[in-house]
Amino acid sequence: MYLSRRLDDREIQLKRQSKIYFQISSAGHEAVTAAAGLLLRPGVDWLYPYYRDRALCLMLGVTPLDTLLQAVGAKDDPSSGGRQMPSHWGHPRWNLVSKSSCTGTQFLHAAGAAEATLYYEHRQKALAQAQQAPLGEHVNYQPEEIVYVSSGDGATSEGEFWESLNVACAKKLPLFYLIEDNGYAISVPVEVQTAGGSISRLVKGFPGLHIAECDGTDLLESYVVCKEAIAYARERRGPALVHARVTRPYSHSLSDDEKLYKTPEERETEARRDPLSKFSLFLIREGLLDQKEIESLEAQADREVREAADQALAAEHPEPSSIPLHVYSQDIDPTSASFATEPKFQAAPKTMVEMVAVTLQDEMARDERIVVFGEDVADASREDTLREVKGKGGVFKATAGLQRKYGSDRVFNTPIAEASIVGRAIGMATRGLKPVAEIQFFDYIWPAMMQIRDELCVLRWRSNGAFKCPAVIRVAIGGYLTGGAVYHSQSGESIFTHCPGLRVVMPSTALDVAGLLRTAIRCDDPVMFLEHKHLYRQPYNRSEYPGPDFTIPFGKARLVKEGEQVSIITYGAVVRRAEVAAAALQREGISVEILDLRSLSPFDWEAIAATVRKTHRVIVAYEDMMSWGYGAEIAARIAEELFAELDAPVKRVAAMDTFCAYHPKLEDAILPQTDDLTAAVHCLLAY
Ligand SMILES: Cc1ncc(C[n+]2csc(CCOP(=O)(O)OP(=O)(O)O)c2C)c(N)n1
Ligand SMILES: [Mg+2]
Repeated sequence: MYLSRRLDDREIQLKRQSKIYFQISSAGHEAVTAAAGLLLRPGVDWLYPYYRDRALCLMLGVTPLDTLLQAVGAKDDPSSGGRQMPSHWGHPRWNLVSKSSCTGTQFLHAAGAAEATLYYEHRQKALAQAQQAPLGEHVNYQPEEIVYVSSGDGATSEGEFWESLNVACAKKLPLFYLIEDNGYAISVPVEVQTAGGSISRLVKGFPGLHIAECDGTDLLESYVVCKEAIAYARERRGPALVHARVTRPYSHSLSDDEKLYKTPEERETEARRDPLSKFSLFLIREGLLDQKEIESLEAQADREVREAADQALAAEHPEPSSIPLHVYSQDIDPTSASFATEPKFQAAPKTMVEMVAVTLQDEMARDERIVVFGEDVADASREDTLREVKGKGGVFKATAGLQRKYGSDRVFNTPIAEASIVGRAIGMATRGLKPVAEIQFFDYIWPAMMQIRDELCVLRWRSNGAFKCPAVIRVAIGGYLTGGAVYHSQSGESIFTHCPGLRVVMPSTALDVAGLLRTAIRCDDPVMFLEHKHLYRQPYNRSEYPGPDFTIPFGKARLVKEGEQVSIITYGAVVRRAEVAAAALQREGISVEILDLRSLSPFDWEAIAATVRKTHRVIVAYEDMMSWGYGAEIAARIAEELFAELDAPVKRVAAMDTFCAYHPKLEDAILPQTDDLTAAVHCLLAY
């Protein structure tokens, strides 16, 4: 406790001297986090601690030097190598999973990690496969392990807290929540965050949740209360939540001054509850230590802090040349030639959606790490009914039969909570599983946006390669549905290609579904796999099954049709429209080349450059809205690097900058059509 406080004090001093760049303290939170640290098992339990858990981390094995290396942003900072702010804990040796700055996202990762605990309990093969995969040395499982997650009072207002409690109670997860309530979220008092002012009171209706309160500034009381809660989770009786009331004497962070919103009386009352002075008094009162002995212990800690600070200040800085490292996996390159395989066709032609199911079926047989979940993806959650009914298997049937074949622990329905689907996938993938989660409609992906943009694609980079979460997120996307309207027709892929660390692919044929989905599963990066709903059951893009080992590398376009005069660079449902346009233009004697990118990030620049050099006239066509869309990047890059090759400006064909309407006449006008492509070709040729 004392060491933790002194490290905060030293950091504050260093910040004032501009030797570090940020500080956030654990002051006031030391007693309950130290108690939790005494009870949790280093290297056995899995931890998702938040920024005020310095004492806990020190108890578990993080050293004062480790924490100060974070503060100075050193190359050898074990949490992030100088990429994250201090007190954003992470250390693979202690199963301390790298934490972002987002309040609340960790609850869902912890839930996913606890689901992995239950999965590994009876899936030894999955564990062995996870240990053989890249970073497998950090995959571990112990029968008695639990998962710890903490946050402040304010972060419990995030939906992710409630979503995680819902799943933790429904699945009786071995999850220990520690809510460190210091009465404020920056300047906002707890009664504004939490109806009634008490989170432990508010969660009382959750079935099977062990709930306890304690004075988190009292080490002994905290120890007793946390011990019981941790035992409850360890004995697999379900999740447990401890609501600890603590103090926050050093304001929110060094950028905040609590005198602006707390009265002097309030601060005085808080000061009297300081865990450090309370514990010293207790030790003396009980005759366990005298003043001298305490001072000697403190001097020892002071020395440790001094030495660690000297070492940290002399530590090597990270090199700018290291910046691109760990955006993506260095172990598996999904663009490499090893993913270029020949199909071994078998059986009758399949539609795109049938191909999703059969590919998943084969991959699941090969790899027990794969779990499939989402809204309606199971055949039937109530297993008994499966004797009498056929089963659902997805609103589009993309996962039909998988639960029946592989069991309800591998294929299951989730609550309608998209952040939860992605957040849980992140937690599972961090622990070595291979989640293939489904977002039912792209239009409803937005609750998961923070999980995708701030967590899924960032974990590997922010932890400097120590952690990863290579989940596959399958998403049904797109319009041309005749009646899909505003909320079942959206595109928006460029929002996700704008996320470093995430691979984005969008096949337009059944064969490409088989090859690219398998690559998505076998690669080591998170992948957003976009399945166009309009293409799911078309006769024109069907294919025979190309065999259980057929893969297609990411970043390789498909040359759909060779041509001489104009190039159409496209993907998704527009590919077919381009083909129809090209056939009509052929009858006029105009020769069009078509490139289906199929992999949007990374994309095949070589193929684009080749077609531009060949025809010198180019259209980038995409279903999404014209402005700020995917084509903007392609057009800009062509203009920048191939300007001299162009005989006409780069043209975009895309949707109107509106929403997609219900009436077919409106939908037709809004989305790009064959005629729009034909007109654009004429326009370029007339330039
Ligand atoms: C999603 C998100 N929203 C807002 C913030 C800015 N922010 C950082 S900490 C914080 C307050 C958190 O309060 P609480 O959970 O009570 O934790 P405490 O700092 O009091 O320990 C806020 C609003 C953030 N980091 N993440
Ligand atoms: Mg708080």
